[in-house]
Amino acid sequence: MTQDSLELSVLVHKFAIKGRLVTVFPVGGGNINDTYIAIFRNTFEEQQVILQRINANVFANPRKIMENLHYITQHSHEKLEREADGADRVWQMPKIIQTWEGEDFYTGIDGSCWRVITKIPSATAFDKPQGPEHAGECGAALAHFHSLLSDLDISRLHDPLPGFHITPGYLEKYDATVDSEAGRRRLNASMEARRLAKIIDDRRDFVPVLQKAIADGSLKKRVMHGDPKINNIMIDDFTGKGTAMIDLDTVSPGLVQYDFGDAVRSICNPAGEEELNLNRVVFDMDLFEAFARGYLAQARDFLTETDRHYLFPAVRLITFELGLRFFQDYLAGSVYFKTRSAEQNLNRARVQFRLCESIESRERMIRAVLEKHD
Ligand code: GN1
Ligand code: MG
Repeated sequence: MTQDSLELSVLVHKFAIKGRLVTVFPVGGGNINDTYIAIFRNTFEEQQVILQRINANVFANPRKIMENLHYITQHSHEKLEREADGADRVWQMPKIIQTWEGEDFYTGIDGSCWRVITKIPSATAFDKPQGPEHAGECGAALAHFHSLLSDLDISRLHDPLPGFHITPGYLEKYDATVDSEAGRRRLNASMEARRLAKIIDDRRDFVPVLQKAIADGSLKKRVMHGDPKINNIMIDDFTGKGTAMIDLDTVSPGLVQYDFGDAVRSICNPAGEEELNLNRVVFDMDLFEAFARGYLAQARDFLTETDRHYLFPAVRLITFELGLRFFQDYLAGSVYFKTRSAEQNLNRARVQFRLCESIESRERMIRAVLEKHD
């Protein structure tokens, strides 16, 4: 065993899992937390669990994250079991595995926060869309998640990341970065960076669209997932159906429109978030139609007319917002999103902005699909 896996095996043994640890290895391409799978076995069965270190640079208070997770999963497990007989499939939701002392997480000697949750069995989360059927199942899974948590008491949820999808806040942060010496230097160092700055400047008026709708009472806050991108939606390996939403750290009071937008921007871009050739980045209408059909078939019950009106602006805005977040982080020296190269956040921003332009040029078609599946 290497030094790292030795430390991981010591950590995972703090949690109440029976059997012998066979292996523990890193997984997933998450941009925030560190994630590992640990496999335990005994004579006749095996248990696979997810071990994660919560990124304290992003989530200032891991205790609050775990309190939210406790509340969300408990509510969901009870409700899913009550509704299981009438459901068209087995919907799943990860469960917290506590430490031997009965705590929801373990604090390492360096202060880092570790948790273990169950792994959804026989299911896969894809980084790229596999076709319209997959997109449709992602839509169904997100709508089911929204309705599952619709009766959660939002006053009991902590806000894990204040300002998380408040786009005007990201614009202010971007402006401050551009005003800083290092930010200005990175901006002026490349023509491509200056081209992206222009894309942002051309859309400043549009940035507050959803905040305005909240302020004037058109939209109301409900429970949102916060990060329902394609690889947080688990698909059953045997039936091909959506079976679970994972990565629940950003569940908080917000707009379901943010979720719709975030899921759509990641599912309807077959090239994925890391594509280097911008010509391959296009908003795919077939995938969108399938996703929208899957989502709206279930969401019909809880979406008002006004809610539906804001779905298009949300798709455009969340795509723009992620481009802005990647670009601001690039200019700030990549301190938020994990990167493997200095240019990675710049490339990620280019992809989102190109996708945003592609969405804008398809506005009429996108709105027509949304009306069709009303
Ligand atoms: C981050 O860690 P990960 O990959 O699940 C980010 C999301 C972005 C996403 C883009 C807490 O999610 O908001 O949409 O990267 N999560 C946080 O890949 O900032
Ligand atoms: Mg996440």
